[in-house]
Amino acid sequence: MEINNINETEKCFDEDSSNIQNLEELENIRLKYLGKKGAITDIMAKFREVPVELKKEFGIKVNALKTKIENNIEQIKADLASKQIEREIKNTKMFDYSLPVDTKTGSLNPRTIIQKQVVDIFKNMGFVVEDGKEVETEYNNFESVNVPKNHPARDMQDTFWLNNGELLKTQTSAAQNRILRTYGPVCKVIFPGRVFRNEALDAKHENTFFQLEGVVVGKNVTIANLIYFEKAMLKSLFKKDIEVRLRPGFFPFTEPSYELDARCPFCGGRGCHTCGGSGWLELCPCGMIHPNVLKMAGIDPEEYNGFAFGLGFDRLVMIRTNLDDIRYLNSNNLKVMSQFKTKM
Ligand code: FA5
Repeated sequence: MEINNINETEKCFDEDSSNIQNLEELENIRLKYLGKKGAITDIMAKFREVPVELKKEFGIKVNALKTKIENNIEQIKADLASKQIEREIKNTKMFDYSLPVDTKTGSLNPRTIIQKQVVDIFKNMGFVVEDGKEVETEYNNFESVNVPKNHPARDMQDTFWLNNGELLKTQTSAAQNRILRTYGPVCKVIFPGRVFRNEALDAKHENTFFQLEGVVVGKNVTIANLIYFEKAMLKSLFKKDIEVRLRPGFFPFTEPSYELDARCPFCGGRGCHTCGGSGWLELCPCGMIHPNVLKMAGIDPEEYNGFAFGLGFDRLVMIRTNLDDIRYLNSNNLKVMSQFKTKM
């Protein structure tokens, strides 16, 4: 009698589960058979009343039915999910690859635009433009610019090291040695490039940013020459005369070292949002090339000298475009990028 009950329940389940349309219906069926008050629970409760000689057969049959119901419910759930996906795909308006490109959105990254402007300005002042590598040796990035192993100045630039002992260059200065060796003791070279530092990000700090390095080497070069070139670059970029000032700085590869600040071009020095009220913008660390750096590049520091500077390019772009967060520059966010076509 109880065995018949199991067969009956199976038939009912087969019928109930034959045309389920959605997850809600499926859940009702699951509760009807597997729930606390469901058919399988009911049958199991009657196990005590089953005669001893039928208990084994009863047990096997009820467990088999329970497993079948569980499996079928899982299968129906999967089928409903894939039907749902098919429906969504059908209803989705697919991208039409044959449409013409909407050239009105976006623009060149402002960094690219200003880099070209600044590079052209230096080119017009007789500078040669060079390139640097992104993966560098420890020697080029540090030792060749007078930062020996274990020197505390290495902590100024958190470094991404590669497994082979090389690194992602932390500064464009990494190309100084190669460039000085290539061009010799009388040269005027700039070398823009992407640099990498393992830094915590904020509105003014990126881990991937751009610098523009410049070196001038010759006889009797002075820091006044550097000030001349920087002022000429700023005048050309901002279309007006911009006052600059030097503050003492420290870099192992320059002696003496300076920080060059520019009078805020937006408020003329009165103090504004861009300059944080100080009237000055930190623009460019620089200094006279350390004799050790010249020596390591095969140049006699008794005969020749020179200056070097390392413009933080992203910060210059922020100043020039009034951008308040450096992270936009790497975001390629079209909403931001498209605004620069008219701004520059
Ligand atoms: C240097 O990297 C030196 N190599 C520059 C130099 C060259 C000095 C030649 C003297 C002679 P510093 O770590 O200060 O210095 O970085 C130079 C500029 O890069 C900074 O003034 C700043 O504008 C920019 N910079 C530094 N760290 C970041 C950062 N995390 N995100 C964005 N810009 C940065």
